[in-house]
Amino acid sequence: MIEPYQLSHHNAQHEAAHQRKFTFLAEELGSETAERILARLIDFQIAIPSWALGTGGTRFGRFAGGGEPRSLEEKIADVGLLHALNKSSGAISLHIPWDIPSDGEAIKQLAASHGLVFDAMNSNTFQDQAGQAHSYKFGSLQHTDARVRKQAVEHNIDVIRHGEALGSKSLTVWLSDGSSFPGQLSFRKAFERTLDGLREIYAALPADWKIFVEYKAFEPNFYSTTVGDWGQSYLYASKLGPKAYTLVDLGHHLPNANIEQIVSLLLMEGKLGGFHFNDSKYGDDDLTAGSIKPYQLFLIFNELADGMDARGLDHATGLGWMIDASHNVKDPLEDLLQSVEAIKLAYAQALLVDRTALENARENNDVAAAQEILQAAFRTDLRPLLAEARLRAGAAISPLGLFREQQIRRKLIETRGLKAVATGL
Ligand code: LRH
Ligand code: MN
Ligand code: MN
Repeated sequence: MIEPYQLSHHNAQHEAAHQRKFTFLAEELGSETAERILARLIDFQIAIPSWALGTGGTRFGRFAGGGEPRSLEEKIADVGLLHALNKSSGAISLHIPWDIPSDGEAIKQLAASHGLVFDAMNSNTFQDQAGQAHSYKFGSLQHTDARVRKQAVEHNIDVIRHGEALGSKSLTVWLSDGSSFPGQLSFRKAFERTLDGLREIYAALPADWKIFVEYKAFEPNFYSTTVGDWGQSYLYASKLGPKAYTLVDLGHHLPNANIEQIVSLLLMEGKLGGFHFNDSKYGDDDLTAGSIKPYQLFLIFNELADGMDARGLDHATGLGWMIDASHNVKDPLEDLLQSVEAIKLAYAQALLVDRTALENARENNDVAAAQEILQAAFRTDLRPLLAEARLRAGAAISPLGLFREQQIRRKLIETRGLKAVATGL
């Protein structure tokens, strides 16, 4: 989709303006700081969710934009395109059964030809599939009927097997289990049954795999959720063992939750596994990362940069960095480019925080100074640094600009059709 000459033409056109801004910024920051952040930005990859490559829609309607990927191969091609544009999307996260690979080895090779690897595999026991023996209407791992629980466990093990063939190293389990009305279930029994099921799944994990337990406070159940918050997820992860971690999806909290504090404590306890990045105003809105609360995203990365260093974790590989988004009004590919940019910007700003000065301010209870230090980093425009990292990595100075210049969506519609609809939510 993107030819090397188109990329170099684009970069040549933007190079002079970029150099002007970058030189100014590098001088302001000092070249040591600029280079330190640049090296980390080049390494930092964010996995794209296979289910976010098409238009999501809401329960009220779906307005497809056309040219959506019709198969797993086309989804990989789309992520390959994003990666060619920004060199920061070198991984894809699959959802089974939406993305069952017919030939794991061939799919792995196809992904590798785009420079992609497979991030966490996601199981699905929140929908009934055609031909399925038992329904998940009243939950999966928490279900009162042992046959339903067994079916859910077997599905998760099946997802692990698919992931092994692709070279994935983790399984994300998100359960919609819970209740919609008081009295509907026993919290204790639901928890214990779920734990039993997770234990069976855990036992099937290959030695070098991790399991991520994703929590969510509400929806589709609206009274209780069996993995409802980080405390419950942490409880499951602790009881399961060292390969189990908590996954934080930014949209899964009750309003105004202090997510950065949650992140800090999970990291401190060695139980933070990874993220589903998105943004929200009201619920699990699955909006573009950083589009509503960019300061929150920065504060989360501020805890991450600090906490990962404290634990000696490699920033690029220490945690699972994934997006989980849904697009109703924007082109999914444009939206994903914007999310990756916002995540990297928040990360870069966090790397800019003067940690020694912040620690001093904290120890001296100098509240105003502490705020100044954080906000000085947040308010520094580091976009030229991101562009420079892309340039050095062989990506486009402006990924979104090149996507539009090359009229990629029009070309996708031409080859795939206006009515092509991706599998997913
Ligand atoms: C649930 C969720 C979970 C699913 C995805 C499609 O709201 O965040 O991660 O796998 O959406
Ligand atoms: Mn999620
Ligand atoms: Mn969600």
